Amino acid sequence: MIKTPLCDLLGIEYPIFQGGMAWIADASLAAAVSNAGGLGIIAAMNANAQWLREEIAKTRQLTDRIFGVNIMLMSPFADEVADVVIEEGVKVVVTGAGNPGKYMKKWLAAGIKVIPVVPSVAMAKLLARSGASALIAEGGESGGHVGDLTTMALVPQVVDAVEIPVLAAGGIADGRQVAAAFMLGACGVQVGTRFLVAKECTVHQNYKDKILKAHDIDTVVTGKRLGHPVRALRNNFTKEFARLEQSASVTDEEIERFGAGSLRLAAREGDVKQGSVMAGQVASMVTKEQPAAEIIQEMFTQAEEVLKGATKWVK
Ligand code: TUI
Repeated sequence: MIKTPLCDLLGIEYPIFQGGMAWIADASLAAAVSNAGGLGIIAAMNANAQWLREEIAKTRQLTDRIFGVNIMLMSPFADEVADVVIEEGVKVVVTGAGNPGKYMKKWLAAGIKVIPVVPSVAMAKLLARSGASALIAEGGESGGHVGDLTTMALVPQVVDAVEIPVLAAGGIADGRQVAAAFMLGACGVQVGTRFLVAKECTVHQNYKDKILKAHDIDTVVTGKRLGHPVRALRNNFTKEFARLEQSASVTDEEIERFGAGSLRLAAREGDVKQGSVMAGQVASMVTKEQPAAEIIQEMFTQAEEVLKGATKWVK
């Protein structure tokens, strides 16, 4: 059994969070992960207060266990969903794609455990001082909106900079990578890409099939010019996006317009050619659809074996 301070902090069995994947992480996936002993997370993404309230209610029908809500800070609805989590008595909030500073006071006053994603040591120190319960150090191997540093470089630097628990994210799909995260000083992991193909994940089947067929070098990062780089599987959409980005005669507004709605198009409509199929660099390691519980058990059984054998080169 692997038990870390993160398990005690949240009352969970396995120190694993399911990534709050926009347009994908709904009540079905979050409840399955929580029921399996991890922390399931609903993605508030670009949805409004009404959608989030309904999803929280559905999750509560499917599980009695603790779950979280991911608030994507670039969302136009961030202010309203920041209040919904308080009104609905959500216990854990994970934030992404920005600095949650302006909401910290009211979330802490409501007894919410705030666990921000950080891409740098500076942001880690700032948010630890502001009262975060733990941090997620996310490397650029991950899918979606990415920072510059890799997981291998970022996690130990964040661990050294703060006194609160640190989870590793980005590039984690099997037990070897979970074990490696612990070696870097993390006491938990956040996993997105592998949960895309969970049986309980409601993302379009075309999206799942594209993940299952991916190779190691199939992801690309676009969007650097706009200041929000995004990792996704290479397709017509990323090729056209890259072409627009490189063209001096195309304005930033035109590129933003081209990208708008692209994740929804792939995740909900199943258009994996013209839509954005966000995925991490571990996509090629994801080879079969499985129940979320099986994914978690497989990862932690393997991590335990790897950690038990970790001294094999020590003479
Ligand atoms: O947020 C994510 N991943 C995401 S959000 C998303 S939705 C989206 N769609 C289109 C364009 C952009 C986003 C898809 N994937 N991961 C967490 C994460 N947060 N990664 C990096 C960061 C981050 C970056 C900067 C956190 C804080 C930060 O602070 C900068 C500042 O100074 O405010």
